Amino acid sequence: MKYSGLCQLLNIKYPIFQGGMAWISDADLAGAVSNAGGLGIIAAGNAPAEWLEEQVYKIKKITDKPFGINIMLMSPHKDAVAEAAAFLEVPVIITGAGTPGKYMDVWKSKGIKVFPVVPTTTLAIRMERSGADGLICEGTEAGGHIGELTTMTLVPQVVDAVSIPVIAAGGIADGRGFAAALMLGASGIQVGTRFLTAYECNVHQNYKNAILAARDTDAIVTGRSTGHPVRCLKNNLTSKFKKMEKSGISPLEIEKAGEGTLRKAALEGDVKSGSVMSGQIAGLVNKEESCEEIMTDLMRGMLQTIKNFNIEELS
Ligand code: TUI
Repeated sequence: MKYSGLCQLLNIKYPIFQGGMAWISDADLAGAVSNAGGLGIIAAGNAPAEWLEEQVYKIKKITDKPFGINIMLMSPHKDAVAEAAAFLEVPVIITGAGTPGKYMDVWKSKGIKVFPVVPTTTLAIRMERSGADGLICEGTEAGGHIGELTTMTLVPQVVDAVSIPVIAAGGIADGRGFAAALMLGASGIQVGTRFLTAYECNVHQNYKNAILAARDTDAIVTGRSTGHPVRCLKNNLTSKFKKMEKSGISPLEIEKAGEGTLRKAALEGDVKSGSVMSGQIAGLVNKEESCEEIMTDLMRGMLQTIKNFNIEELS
């Protein structure tokens, strides 16, 4: 299924998902993206079900368009959040950091469209079999909790292995990346990092400034040795993590040092000792804009890239 099929399936204008970002993507950001024709996504992260209920109530006042919620499957509240999402009959559920198998039947019985994030082809095939409506193939270029494969290698392999729509994620922030994803066989894209600097994004201004200042090599990975790799901007926290990982102290202790650090950066603006999760494409994000401007630029840029491509040069 291609581009227009995905838009029809979800009743959206453009095949662009706004990536769910824990502590960051709330009803304000998601509502603005949905109003601009994409699929806005509220991230439940580690929040309790009550927070999600409030946000769903709020987004319905901001937009009458479809939206999604992202359920982070390492959350201690995942069962309650999964149940609330079913009760609220949200249009779309995206899952991350685990497999949603046990919730699938209930969500499907409510007519909810389910798009799990998959980091491998094996998992993609498993998710299609368990009833997923589409998949988000997130490459290691993405911010936050990541897999090993790149977007460039993951997307075409999954596209060949399944027959449901594939959304490319990780490393995409403009029309060129969008066009490239379509060339790989994706039906749409998910964009996270670029929406961090949107006017409607409520993340702390210090976080936005860190993204605006970031260069191509600034988004690094910590936690590979503990089995929970996370990509974020280099700072005092990442140095501390690197030292801890080299020192041979227990993975559990290292994991503990990360607790609460995303909240610290996103809400309190402590971008030195907090976790400034970001994709590798942050170097391309150089201005603050509205969600509407971002969406228009992504669409125009993608169409322009494809139009400008000179096939004659290949012969
Ligand atoms: O989930 C993400 N990215 C995230 S979640 C998050 S919140 C957080 N806070 C503190 C520490 C860590 C995380 C920040 N960023 N992306 C989607 C994603 N899902 N990436 C990789 C996966 C994934 C990994 C394994 C999906 C399924 C999976 O399954 C393994 C299995 O067999 O269950």
